[in-house]
Amino acid sequence: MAYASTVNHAQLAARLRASRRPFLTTHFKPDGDALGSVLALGRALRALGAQPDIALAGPIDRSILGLAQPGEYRHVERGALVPAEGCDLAVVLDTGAWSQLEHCRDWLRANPSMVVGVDHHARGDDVAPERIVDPSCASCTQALVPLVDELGVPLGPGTRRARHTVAEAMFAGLATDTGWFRFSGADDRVFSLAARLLASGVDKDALFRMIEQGDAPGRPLLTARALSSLRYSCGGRVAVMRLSRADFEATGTRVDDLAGLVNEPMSVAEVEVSVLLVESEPRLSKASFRSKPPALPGGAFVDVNHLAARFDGGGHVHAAGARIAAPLDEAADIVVRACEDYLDAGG
Ligand SMILES: [Mn+2]
Repeated sequence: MAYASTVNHAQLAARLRASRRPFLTTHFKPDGDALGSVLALGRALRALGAQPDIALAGPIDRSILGLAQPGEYRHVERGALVPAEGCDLAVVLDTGAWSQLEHCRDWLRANPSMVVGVDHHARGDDVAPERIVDPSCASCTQALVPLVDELGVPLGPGTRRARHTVAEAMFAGLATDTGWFRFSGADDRVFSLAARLLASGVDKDALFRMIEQGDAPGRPLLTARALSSLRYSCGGRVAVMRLSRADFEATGTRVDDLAGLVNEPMSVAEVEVSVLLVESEPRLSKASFRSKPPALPGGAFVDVNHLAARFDGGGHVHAAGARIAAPLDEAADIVVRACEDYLDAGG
């Protein structure tokens, strides 16, 4: 079956309204939109008198932990999570891919009639037979708005600023999935929704501080080391940075502290591709690839999913990753050669 909506908002709202003990989950390693989605819908259903059971699996970045209140969700780092006793509906948000739902895959497969979903990705599997899929939405929380409106739950208290509301969780998903309204997906509808959420009492300044200004003290020191390792190649179009285990030790940082660091060289006009290599074992380097969208509509860009595939990695067109079985400096040479090949081939 094609990955598209199979029900309308009124039909899905009726399923949700009838549930007393809904199980809410999302993809492994939830990001701001995934967490925002389960919290937003969980809060809306709680307002209707239900007892939502929110279950999350995999590491969660500490920058978004404060979106939830203590005890608002259950969490396992790895392993299975089955719905709590009395579960009468399972809601899968921000994904429709079996590969991202290992933590509850067996249960979902065994109970398809109880599974519904809301997603904004273009591709997915038949995880939720009854689902709303809207790839025109920049975040899954945006796709939830018409559903929560259908349920008749207010998004927030109004102009009084309040934390831990439906609106705040929605705003967090919208802001993080659009790079705080900078990415191409941030269109007129996104800005209209942002305005509505702010008018519902979202404290965007508190959220920005919590999500984007929560670095560890060692992070700028690690950034300095990465930048001092920066080498340009391919006429300045490719930037490659390296971080060794010694760099992490000297700055008191961990891999968790890397978020977004690969993007630093993107501020340079000529740079099309940025690669960050991190030594994970003496002979194993982890590569993160990023590329810029085209400078003009329909213009050329580098498909880093394609580049990462050369090393059995993958991801998205503008963000991908791979593991390279070589020491850091050798891995840097290998990556530069792959970029040269790609760009010579007319990319
Ligand atoms: Mn998302």
